[in-house]
Amino acid sequence: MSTIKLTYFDVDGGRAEPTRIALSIGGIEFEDHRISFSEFRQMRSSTPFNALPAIEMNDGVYTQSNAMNRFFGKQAGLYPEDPWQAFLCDEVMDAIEDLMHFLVRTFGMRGDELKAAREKLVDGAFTTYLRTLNARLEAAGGEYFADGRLTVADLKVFVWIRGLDSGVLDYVPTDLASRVAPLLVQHMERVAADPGVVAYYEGRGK
Ligand SMILES: N[C@@H](CCC(=O)N[C@@H](CS)C(=O)NCC(=O)O)C(=O)O
Repeated sequence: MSTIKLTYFDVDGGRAEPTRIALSIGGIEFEDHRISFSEFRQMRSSTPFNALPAIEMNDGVYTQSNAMNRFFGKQAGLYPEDPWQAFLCDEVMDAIEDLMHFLVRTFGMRGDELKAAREKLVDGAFTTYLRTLNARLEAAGGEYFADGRLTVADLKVFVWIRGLDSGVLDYVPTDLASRVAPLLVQHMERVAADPGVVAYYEGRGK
């Protein structure tokens, strides 16, 4: 494979973060190209779908975070071979993708409009999705979402719950996950302690 360049915002979260961690766990060399929001505005129209993450590899530029998670997850031993377990892994990753779309609709809002939109999300979609993901994790044995081991689904949920808990989202209470989906908070701590995840953040100087 040619060299890999993953372009995304300079945040330890969001859509590219699970892929970055999977690449690191798989020992797959890549350029972690981090850009500012103003740099993105300048290069937006040159990306395939006017969005990030974008990845350069195999002589082209490609997109879609979950496609990346599956592709590198398979190479890193983080994606189930069994079709049913793969389905369970995919369902969880796509549910987080739904949540991101709901959240993004509130970006650019300010003041009372933002407050009302975020409170509606917290009481509605966020709670529904968190509860269902909590139930999925419980049904899978309580530790990992698929295959009884760490997969890219775990990385994606880990990044999302860590973001929710961090308080970075105005009007989203930091105790939301612990109130409605306590298993997901334990899960976040489990994934954070995974040696591959620890090594990734140590490599970032975190
Ligand atoms: N389905 C795409 C969604 C990509 C996407 O919406 N990315 C956001 C950032 S996380 C973006 O670039 N938004 C910029 C814009 O819409 O102008 C994926 O999963 O990669």
